[in-house]
Amino acid sequence: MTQTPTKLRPLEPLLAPLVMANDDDDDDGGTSVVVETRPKTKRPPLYKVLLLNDDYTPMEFVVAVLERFFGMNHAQAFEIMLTVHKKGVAVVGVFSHEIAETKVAQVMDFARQHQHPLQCTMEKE
Ligand code: TYC
Repeated sequence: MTQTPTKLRPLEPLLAPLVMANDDDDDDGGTSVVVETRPKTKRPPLYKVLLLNDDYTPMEFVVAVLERFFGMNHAQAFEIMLTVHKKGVAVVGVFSHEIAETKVAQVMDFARQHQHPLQCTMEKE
């Protein structure tokens, strides 16, 4: 991870405009005001991709889906498949909106092609 893991920002770029706005070199008769200075750098929202249980999709098909589309090894895929089977649903990955949409579409297409009722959805984290 290269990103700083907190919301703290360096103070200098925040304070510099304040200092500029309040200096007395501006010939405005002392009416300078504090201006909005904080750069808006919000991270894009992330989306959970969820796999839902059903009574008909074969376990080995779900394992194959998790290997193929979510880069899991066989043991990881089997474990997550069993979690979905027992609990009804599990998060199988967290992605940007575009990647999450693509994963959901890939899983739904693959399931339909094989005539399994497997359902995959996404929700904002
Ligand atoms: N419940 C299915 C079965 O018993 C297996 C299954 C697991 C189906 C996970 C969907 O997302 C799923 N064959």
